[in-house]
Amino acid sequence: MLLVGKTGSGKTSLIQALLDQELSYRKTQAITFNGTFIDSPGEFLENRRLYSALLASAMTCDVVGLVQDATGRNSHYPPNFASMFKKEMIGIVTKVDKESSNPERAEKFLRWAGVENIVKTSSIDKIGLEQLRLCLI
Ligand SMILES: Nc1nc2c(ncn2[C@@H]2O[C@H](COP(=O)(O)OP(=O)(O)OP(=O)(O)O)[C@@H](O)[C@H]2O)c(=O)[nH]1
Ligand SMILES: [Mg+2]
Repeated sequence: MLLVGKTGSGKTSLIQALLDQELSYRKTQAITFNGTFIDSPGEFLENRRLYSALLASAMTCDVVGLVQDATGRNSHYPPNFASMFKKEMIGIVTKVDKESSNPERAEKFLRWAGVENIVKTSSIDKIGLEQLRLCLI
């Protein structure tokens, strides 16, 4: 699965949680392959000129996860962004453990981006990880 999402949205933490690793923060500086997951730096979504790199990375994967931070008040996804990929898409809401989170708003952003299958997660409280793993089988 390739993970796409804005800087700090929780992509790397989610991969660590799915792999049962301890969460340790480190800014992702480049597209990173680790066997099951392809992690991307948030800048690749935030800078439209870098979309082509996301599309190239998606070629080698089965599923693309669009990550939306549940505390985010806005979306970086243009309408129907998901249709660019021609892949199975999963919308992943992150940080639902946070008091300031609004998972319904995040879900709406992901639907505008063109994703139908949406999973709500917390890498800290280990919410939604099993559901996400099932989507990857
Ligand atoms: N409360 C809470 N914080 C989280 C969660 N997931 C990630 N964070 C925090 O959010 C911050 C950014 O997380 P990362 O996983 O590095 O975000 P990223 O999407 O990989 O960011 P880039 O590599 O910059 O694109 C870190 O301080 C994490 O601890 C979560 O589920 N709940
Ligand atoms: Mg990262």
